Amino acid sequence: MSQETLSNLLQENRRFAPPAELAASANVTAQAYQEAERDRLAFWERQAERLSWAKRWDQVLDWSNPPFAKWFVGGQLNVAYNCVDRHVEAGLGDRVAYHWEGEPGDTRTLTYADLQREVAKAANALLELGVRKGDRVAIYLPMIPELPITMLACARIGATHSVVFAGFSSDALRTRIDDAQAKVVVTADGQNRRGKQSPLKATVDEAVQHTPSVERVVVVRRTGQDIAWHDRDIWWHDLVDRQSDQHTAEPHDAEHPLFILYTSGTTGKPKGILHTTGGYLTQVAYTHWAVFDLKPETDVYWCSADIGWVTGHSYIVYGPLANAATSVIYEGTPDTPHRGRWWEIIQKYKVTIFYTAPTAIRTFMKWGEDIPARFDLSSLRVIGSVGEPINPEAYVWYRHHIGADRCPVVDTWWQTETGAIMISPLPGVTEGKPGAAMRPLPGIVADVVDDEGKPVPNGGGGFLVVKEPWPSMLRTIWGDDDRYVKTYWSRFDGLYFAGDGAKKDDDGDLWLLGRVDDVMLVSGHNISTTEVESALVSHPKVAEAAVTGATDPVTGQAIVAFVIPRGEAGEEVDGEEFVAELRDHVAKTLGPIAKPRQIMVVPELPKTRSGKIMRRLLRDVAENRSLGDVTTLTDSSVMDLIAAKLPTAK
Ligand code: 6R9
Repeated sequence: MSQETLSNLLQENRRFAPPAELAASANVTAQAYQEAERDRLAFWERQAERLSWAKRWDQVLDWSNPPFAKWFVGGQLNVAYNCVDRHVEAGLGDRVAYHWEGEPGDTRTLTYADLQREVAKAANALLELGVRKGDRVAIYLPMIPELPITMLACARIGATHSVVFAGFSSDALRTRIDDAQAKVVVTADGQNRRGKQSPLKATVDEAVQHTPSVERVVVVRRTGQDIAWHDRDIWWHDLVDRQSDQHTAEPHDAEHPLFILYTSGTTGKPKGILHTTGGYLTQVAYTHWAVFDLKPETDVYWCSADIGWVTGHSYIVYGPLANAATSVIYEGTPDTPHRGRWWEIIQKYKVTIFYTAPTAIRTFMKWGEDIPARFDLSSLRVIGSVGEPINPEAYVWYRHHIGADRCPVVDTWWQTETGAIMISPLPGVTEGKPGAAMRPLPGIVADVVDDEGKPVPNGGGGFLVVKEPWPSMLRTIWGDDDRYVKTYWSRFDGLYFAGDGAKKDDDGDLWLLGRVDDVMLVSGHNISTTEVESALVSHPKVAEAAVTGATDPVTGQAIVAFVIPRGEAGEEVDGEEFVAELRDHVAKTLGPIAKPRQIMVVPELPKTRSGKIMRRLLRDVAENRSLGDVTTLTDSSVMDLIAAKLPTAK
């Protein structure tokens, strides 16, 4: 990417200092950066001491065979013991681990003592089914307590779990079960989505017809809907309820495989990202405590992600539980039964720390700020964002309408592959800049480099890389070491290539610019989709925008934008005048080079099931091609809605 272009784009000058009170009692101060810089491995060693180890490590990091890392070599611990039992032993058995809220309004409260009993029972149940240390268990469950319970039960006995998001098709499930050679699948009869019940067991039935590795299917009764029954099936309540609630956790090696989580990537078969035990738990525990300034005695923490994604693994299950936090889990969608459901949950449980995604924030902007305004959100003190670059306007909206201009916003950059947060402000230390993820956390060494892998100066742009191994890094791609090396470690010698574009501003702070594949080349200038989208979203009538590059005879690529209008603005704005206004607005904000050739006003945008915009499909539309693979879309009818809009394109 050419540096001068990037540094010229999007001038964002708003700044938000950490609240004095929060800063005064923050878990982490600026000193942490210095400590970690002085001795990175000693820093991580101290963080590992947050955990309870059955055997201490002999070596912090073994990097003798890069890029294959081993952290806390020789150490032994049990993840479930660390997330549950040790808190009960420390007298915290009565503390709530999870306030669970079902979509239909049913609730369940699990204290750490409850969780200990449930996890022990589930561990004994898996053992009865013949699951042993090292075996793989596929989990295809909705957001119900049995999901974290099963994950912890696996961790406890040393079985490696592979959670598959419960919105994926039977095909996607089948390939994931097959790749991991899972022995058992844990699922439910169905799930609640938008007030309706959708089947899960039927999807599993279809998938396991072609997966000989699967011996048993365990079924949680959630909806009570009719399901087909086979010899291999067993009800969760028949199996688990009769188990002993005592189980002694054996320690596992620090490098024992904890879980596989598949990321789809843009091409080829999904990659089974492998995470292991000691380093992973160390970094999720540290980052959850540091980035959210967690005070486990008083905070109520809620991450709205699905546990089927890495955000849910690290920041609903392992991080919060390792820290003995009290969390909320919500089963359903934000608009069921009404569009204020999330704010109602924050009000009800007096949530103090809230972690969500830009896609959700932009949806709430579209629905209008009067909705959150009806609820008492005064309990909040830190709010976070993850999953995509947060547009400055969405950041400011979030800070103002949800955070009451009082709560710091932590924009956290990381990936399934990194396992835990890597780049983020610290709420008591870092001045917030709307749209910037700011700095690598203490103990993380990341930078922005040019084509040749050389660091760019402040003001420059290029590729985000991680320069030193980190504890929660992926260890490989399951069953495919070569692909691991090729995908992440071959672009630049000795550097981890994240696949994201980024820039360093004049202060050296980092701004993430989206996937490198999405960068557009217009008349010889590299322009990031993120910056054009942010410019569009900064227009008061735009809630959401997606931008892609389409082949153009004159400019090489031309910018094509798709926008969703904000709130009530919807009906009034669908005209030539509006489109002209937006093109001018982009030209004014970013410069004439970034002016979109076409802007289409659309009702929805194509998103992956984890809420990321699928620009690849929009490029197909913009270039009049038939659509590529749409299987990871949340709702494929969205593309029909967009296609129907095409004649009005400007
Ligand atoms: C945690 C998660 C990873 C990709 C990543 C990047 C994008 C995530 C971001 C962000 C800008 C942030 N991403 N957080 N981009 N700012 N704060 O989302 O993992 O599903 O593997 O996606 O998401 O492009 O490379 P995963």
